[in-house]
Amino acid sequence: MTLSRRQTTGVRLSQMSKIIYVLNGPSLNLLGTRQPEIYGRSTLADVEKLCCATAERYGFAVEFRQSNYEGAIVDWIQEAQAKGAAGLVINPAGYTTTSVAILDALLTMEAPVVEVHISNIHAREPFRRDSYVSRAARAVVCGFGIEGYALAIGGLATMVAATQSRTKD
Ligand code: DHK
Repeated sequence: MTLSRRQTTGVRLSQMSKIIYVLNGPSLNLLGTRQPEIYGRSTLADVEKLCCATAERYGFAVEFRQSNYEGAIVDWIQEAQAKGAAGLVINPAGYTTTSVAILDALLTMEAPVVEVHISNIHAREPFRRDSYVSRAARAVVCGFGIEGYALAIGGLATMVAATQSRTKD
C-alpha cells in the first residue's frame, strides 16, 4: 500500500529536514554540579557533544537548546514543527509533570517525539512519574544517564527510516 506523502498540517516528507531538535528544560544548564549522585558529572556541553556525534552517525544534524522558561520551550517546539524537523528529543525536566502548554505544543508535531530523563524517574518520588509529555511521545527513555540522549537519537533515526521506507512510491 502506498501512503500519501502529504501529512496532516502541510509538511511533506520530501521537505522534512535532516535536523533533530534536542530540547532541555529547567536546571539542566546545571548538569555536572547539580545533584551529581543523581544526574552524574557530565555537563550540558558534554550532552550536546554526545547528541551531535550520535546524530551525525545517522546522517542528521542537531539543534540543541536549553531553557528555564516554559514559553521558550513552547516556541522551540513550534519552530521545530514549522521547519519540518525530522524528530524531537525532549528532557522537559521539572515541566514533565506540570506543563499542559508543552504537551499541547508537542501534540502539533508531525515528526516523532522522544522523551528523555537522565535518572530513572520510576525509582524516585512518585510525583516524577506522572508525565504529561509522555502523552505526545512515541517513546520514553529513562535511567541511562546522559547516554539516554544517544539512545533516543538512535531510536528516532530508526523511526524516521521506517516511515520513509513505508511512504516510498
Ligand atoms: C530532570 C529533572 O530536572 C527532574 O525534574 C525530573 C529529570 C527528572 C531527569 O532525570 O533528567 O524529574
